[in-house]
Amino acid sequence: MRTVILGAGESGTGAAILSKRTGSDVFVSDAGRIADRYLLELSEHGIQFEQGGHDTARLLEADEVVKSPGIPQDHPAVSSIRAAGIPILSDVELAYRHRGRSRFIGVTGSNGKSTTTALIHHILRHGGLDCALVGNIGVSVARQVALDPKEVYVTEISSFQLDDIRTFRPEVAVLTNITEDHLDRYAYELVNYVRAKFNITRNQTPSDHFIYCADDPVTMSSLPNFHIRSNTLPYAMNRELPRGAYILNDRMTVGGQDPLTMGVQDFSLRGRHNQYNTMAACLAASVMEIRKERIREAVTHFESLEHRMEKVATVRGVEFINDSKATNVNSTWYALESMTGPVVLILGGVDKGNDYSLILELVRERVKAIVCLGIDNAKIHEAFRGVVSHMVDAGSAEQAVQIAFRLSAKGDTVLLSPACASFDLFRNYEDRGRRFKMAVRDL
Ligand code: UMA
Ligand code: ADP
Repeated sequence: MRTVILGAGESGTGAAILSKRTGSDVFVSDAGRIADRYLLELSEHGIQFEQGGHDTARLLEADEVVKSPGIPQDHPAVSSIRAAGIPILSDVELAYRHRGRSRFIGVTGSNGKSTTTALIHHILRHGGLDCALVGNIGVSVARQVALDPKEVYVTEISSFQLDDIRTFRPEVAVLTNITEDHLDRYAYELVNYVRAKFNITRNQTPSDHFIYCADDPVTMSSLPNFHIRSNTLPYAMNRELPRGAYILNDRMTVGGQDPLTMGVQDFSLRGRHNQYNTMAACLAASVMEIRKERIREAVTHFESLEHRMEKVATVRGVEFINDSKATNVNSTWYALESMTGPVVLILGGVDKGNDYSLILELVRERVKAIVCLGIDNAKIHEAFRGVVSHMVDAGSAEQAVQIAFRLSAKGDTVLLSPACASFDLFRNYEDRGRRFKMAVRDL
């Protein structure tokens, strides 16, 4: 089997190692410069590669191609491969194929994937299962399968990874919600993006489980369009459900007979969005037969992830929160919704087709100033002109923090929740978040 891997980042390198280990003749092709740590891994495993461009003729010698999720479907090399009839798969499909007797839990959605995935992993480990936290959260699932196999892979999966699955069938699938995101990769049609998300259920059978949010309008309106064969487990807020999970009067109930119950004040994660994530994670843990007491303990002691509503510091009465992972308008909505006092909001970056009207009301109510942190801030100025009295542009995280601090008073919160991708000024959202934190510490 000749396997070509397109892209030599985290997912491509992992896929290359797994393909090589499972007997394929592997060739890796990267259009850019391959990072040193991945070059080292490729050479350690004796894997052939090219960088600085794709040699299309060589790609077309493949029996199959594993495409990195960041490479768009309309990339010329991808189009040539498809035109030649060569199958294209994602790293998740490849990892699934070589899973042996291990089990997969797959988590997708527009927002809350990483938090929910990490919480499920935390609960399962606390419950004594041998499991790994992998996928879009930053660790290649294929590398994990190749080098350190586990009984259970708790996998965060992006729509890009779901685009190219064939047989992938998670025993437990979680869909947190669907809101507009990444539409630039889906011909600006929400329906295409929805289809990619629902791919997580495509191969499921009645012995599998599908956990979804019954309060999410797009999920609910799309559900009838898909033939779901697995056991459906909805979760919702402020109403009782006969199955699945719900929160009513600040108390969570999970499961029908002999349910797990717990007060939301005992959740370690704050905010309404995290109550949803916690319900999803508890449902997944309960179908994995983790004991109730273990689930309760784990939910109480979970620590939130870096860059997600992360408290950085309080400087002269001003609290700084790093929510750099909020790369779309919906996640910024939830961040603002959980604010109690006045907010100085740091917003901006690469706009993926944002509709700012969704946060207009919350901004009007809670935001006293906006600091725009992007190269092109015109759309933000247009959306919020007349809504907030102060709008200032910043060219770096340091400048943004200094301006925000100057505009704030004791009791205010400076919130970095940009609603945009970071690639104009930063390497990625982690880089943006870390620079923000460093700048706060330098105040
Ligand atoms: N490249 C090419 N040809 C191209 C374009 C890129 O060869 O035309 C090369 C680049 O030079 C680079 C490599 O491809 O060397 C990068 O591939 P990639 O962009 O797919 O990134 P990876 O490092 O493989 O990371 C990917 C996910 N990235 C994306 O989907 C953009 C990571 O999610 C994921 O953690 C990792 O696989 C392991 O599964 C990151 C992400 O931003 C966190 N995800 C998006 C999100 O969460 O919103 C979807
Ligand atoms: P993802 O991995 O899907 O990007 P994260 O768990 O990293 O999601 O959270 C990203 C941001 O989205 C957080 O900073 C938070 O503001 C927001 N968020 C988290 N969970 C939810 C949810 N269930 N619904 C809406 N927004 C959420």
